[in-house]
Amino acid sequence: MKPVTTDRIRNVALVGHGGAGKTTLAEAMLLESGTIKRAGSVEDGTSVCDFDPEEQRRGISVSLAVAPLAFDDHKVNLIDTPGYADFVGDVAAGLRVADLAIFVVSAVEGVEVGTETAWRLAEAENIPRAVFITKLDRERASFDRTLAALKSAFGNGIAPLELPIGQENDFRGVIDLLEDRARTYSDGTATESPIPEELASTEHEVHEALVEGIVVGDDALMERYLADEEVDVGELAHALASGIASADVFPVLCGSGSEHVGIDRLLRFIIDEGPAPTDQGGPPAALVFKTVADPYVGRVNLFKVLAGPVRVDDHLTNVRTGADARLHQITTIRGKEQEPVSEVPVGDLAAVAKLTDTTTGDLLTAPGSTATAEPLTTPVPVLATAIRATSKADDDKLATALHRLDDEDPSLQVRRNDRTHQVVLRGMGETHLSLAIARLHDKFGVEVDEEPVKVEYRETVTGTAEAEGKHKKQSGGHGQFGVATIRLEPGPPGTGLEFVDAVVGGAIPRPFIPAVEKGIREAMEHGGVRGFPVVDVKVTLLDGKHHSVDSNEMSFKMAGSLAFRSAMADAHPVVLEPISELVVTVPDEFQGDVMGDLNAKRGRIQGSASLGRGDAEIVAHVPTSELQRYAIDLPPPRSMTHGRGTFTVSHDGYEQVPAHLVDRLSADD
Ligand SMILES: Nc1nc2c(ncn2[C@@H]2O[C@H](COP(=O)(O)OP(=O)(O)OP(=O)(O)O)[C@@H](O)[C@H]2O)c(=O)[nH]1
Ligand SMILES: [Mg+2]
Repeated sequence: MKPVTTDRIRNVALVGHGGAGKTTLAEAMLLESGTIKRAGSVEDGTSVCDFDPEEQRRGISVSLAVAPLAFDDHKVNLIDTPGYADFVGDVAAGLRVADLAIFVVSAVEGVEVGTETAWRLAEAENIPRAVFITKLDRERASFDRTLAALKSAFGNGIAPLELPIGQENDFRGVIDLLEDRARTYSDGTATESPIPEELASTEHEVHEALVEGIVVGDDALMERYLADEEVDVGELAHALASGIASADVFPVLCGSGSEHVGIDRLLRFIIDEGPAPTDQGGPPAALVFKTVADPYVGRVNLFKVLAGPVRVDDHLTNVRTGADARLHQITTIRGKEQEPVSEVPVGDLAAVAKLTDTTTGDLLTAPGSTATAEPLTTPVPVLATAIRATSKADDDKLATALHRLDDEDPSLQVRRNDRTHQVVLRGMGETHLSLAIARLHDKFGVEVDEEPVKVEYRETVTGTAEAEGKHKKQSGGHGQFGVATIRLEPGPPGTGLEFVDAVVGGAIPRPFIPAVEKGIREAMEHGGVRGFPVVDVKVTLLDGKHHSVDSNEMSFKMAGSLAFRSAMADAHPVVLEPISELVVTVPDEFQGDVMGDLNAKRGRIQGSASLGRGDAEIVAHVPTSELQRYAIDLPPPRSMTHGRGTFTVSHDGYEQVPAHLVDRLSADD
């Protein structure tokens, strides 16, 4: 592809609900620009952007893909993002480097949860936005219904720039409201045609509304418009472009990705009205927005040039690690294809391989650079699962594979819990976690089994008990002997062990007292009557016995541990469970269901408040064990809130497990 200047680059993220038609639209634009000769399809796994075997198997995009095309001496970098809620991390990353977000909305389903989620992300970063209503060829498609839904969801900035000609299987073209011209398509080929009679008055009406919407943002134009002076299309297009760039006007275009209608107009719009990237100026700088663990070349970082250009063999510095990042090999990426390039202009997207410790969100700069970049927003994981390697061979490979998996997916958290001896994966949902496990197998050759994440119960006591621990081994030769008498009682919440030495008269020689404490601590870690670690207790070492020859540290460690175990059994032991503070955000109409469900989960509602925009926030304290599947119960489309609920969870201390629930608990489970 011919190198272009920054003003001729367009970085366009395709965002929207799962299945709306983003990947198909990308394919249609690649075909329209002549970048590909034949359109592939999502169904048979031949699309450019859904190249990952998991995407082809599931028929959905699971990570962002970049696909550049050339059109009218411009370079358009399409960033096809996944619509499925679990992969929102890649939507945020795609939006971070886009200069324009195109919301792909199905004319059948209209505005959906994924559309709203992506809109909130783009709004938070004030990214210029436009909408493409697709699938107008489908049965039950409706442009008017979808447009109304867009206006009610996203406000008056929504401005139709086109109208469809025909609908459902009669859908055959679009009317350009700015130029007052119509185009009809057959087999993807466009023909200029007069505006159909039956649409002329609507067209005129909507054209007027569009012009008004545009001139409102430009005082000089407004004055002339009110004075009935002629405002030509070029001036309107210019004012429109600045309304888009300032994220005040959100034009709506329409068509069909699979029927290839309106695609040429969409590309024209991106070139003529879409904003170009900005140049931060100064020495070379680049932001990494995606990392891929490529089976052949290893780690590949996708980056956007913020200042530059950047060239092969440039020595940049990773601002996070301070490490040298020499750009050995730079490539442009289209789907899974890579093509080496020697230079990347400012604003463009490219990839670099083999940078040792560079990952998503890292900024790479040349000495003296003042370039800055906000950290990428990574969504907080909401669902966890534990994995165990199925064999020793798999276990040997697991750590490296997890490291590579973690590297390419910032919204996946991998943790080894040394207390429960589990490797825990935390992600955005069931699909996200099952994909991670599939990748461990398919991409990194590691087989694992899944198991429930163990809840970290604790034990403590509610009563006081005294007990003696006697460790005696005297069968000839150097024996072992130690006796410790302790009092065990409850300690303040949130503490571990308060150990009090009340031994008098040298009943236990000074040097051996720490050994008693050590034995008690180990017994606490090892677990109480139900095998869970013991916390919040006070132990007073009251008395003991020793033997001048046979007593040693080991003897008194054992004596401490024995005394603790027998006192624990008599001190009314109870099990403590972790409690989470849950903050749920839901549309008002779901409040009742959510609160009812939380009550059934032994939750205590702390409060609820309206957030405005029809949303409410509910705060509750809920046993963590009851929330293991909350990411499945609350947000997904089929759940209580039909995909519109979000939540955050944080640890909020421990509470006693109700007696009727204790019997089913055991650390061995
Ligand atoms: N009739 C019709 N079907 C379409 C059109 N665009 C996409 N589809 C179909 O809609 C389904 C989803 O299309 P995709 O392009 O995968 O949608 P997506 O938005 O990329 O979905 P995710 O990657 O899961 O977010 C596929 O079966 C497409 O063939 C269209 O314009 N008309
Ligand atoms: Mg897709």
